[in-house]
Amino acid sequence: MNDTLLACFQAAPGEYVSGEKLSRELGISRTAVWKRIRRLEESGYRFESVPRLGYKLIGYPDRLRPEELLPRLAGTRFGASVKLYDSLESTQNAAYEALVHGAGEGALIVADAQTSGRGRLGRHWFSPPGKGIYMSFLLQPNVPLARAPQMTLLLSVAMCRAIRRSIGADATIKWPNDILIGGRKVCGILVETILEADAVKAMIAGIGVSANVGRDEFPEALRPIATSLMEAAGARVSREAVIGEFFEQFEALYELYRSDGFEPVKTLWEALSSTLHGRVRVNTPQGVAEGVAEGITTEGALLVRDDAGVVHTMYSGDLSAPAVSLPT
Ligand code: BTX
Repeated sequence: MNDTLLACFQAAPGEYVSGEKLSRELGISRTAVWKRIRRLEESGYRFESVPRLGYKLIGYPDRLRPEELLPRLAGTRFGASVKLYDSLESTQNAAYEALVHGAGEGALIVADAQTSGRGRLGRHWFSPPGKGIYMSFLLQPNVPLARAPQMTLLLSVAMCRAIRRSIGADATIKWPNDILIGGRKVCGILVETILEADAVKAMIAGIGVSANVGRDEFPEALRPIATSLMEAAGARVSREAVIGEFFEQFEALYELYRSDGFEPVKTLWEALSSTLHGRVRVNTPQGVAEGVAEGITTEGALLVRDDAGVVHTMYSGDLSAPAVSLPT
């Protein structure tokens, strides 16, 4: 529907299109037209509206600029095969397609918007056009499946450091896959492991960052729990610069991981974690457990000692401070 609305404006560039005409062409009421215009504005389009003349489209959502991005990836393994899209269902799916068609480590997919961005367990990732970082890339670290959780931690350290360096915010990591600023989620990380004959063929690393999303632009349900780099920095941020900083950090850490193993990454993760030593509640397949996060194992799993003294080894699952209700 919004595509039809946009087409009306694109057919008359720089001109006002009356509410009446839009309502006729779309077959909806003028109030419904106004609501759709508002929704487009929330997605980064800008309109001028003048009584009796109607609406004029005066601005499009921000676009990632390849000329800004590509030089920042040079010198990393992620500069050689980059694909930039205006919009995708999910960059994870596109990266999987690339893998199936023979792409290997370093292949990177970036989109300006996602229509079905996803988190873990089929959750939705809010991905408005031009306002976030939505990217997936292929990794082939040649590790056994048991070590797959380490990659989420490695990616979290790289992104946490990148955010700290880019905007100076006190970003922390919440196990296993969130980066928080001021207790609110600014970035989520999703690692999907592709197996072939029981061995890890590849990992698809997906990263979503709310970069220039204004507080009011988040859906209501996310407002209490989400934030953006812009909100933390008090100014718009360059998404290209943040992506560049991330890959610089990641490249160095990934090299370290391949040469020296997980131990140095674990030390860095512990220093940035807001989870360790705090009280947490974990959702396990067996039910909810509450206790203290005591540490992480050499495989990247979290150790939680519950109030009865039993230690749980968590490979995934949700964490929350006991007083906070769990996200749905
Ligand atoms: P997760 O399951 O840990 O987190 C999902 C939860 O995060 C949602 O239920 C919601 O509470 C919250 N959330 C949703 N959208 C946002 C947002 N924009 N900012 C802050 N909080 C939000 C985390 O999963 C992993 C997300 C990975 C997203 C990337 S984007 C590129 C790639 N493609 C794709 O489809 N997914 C990944």
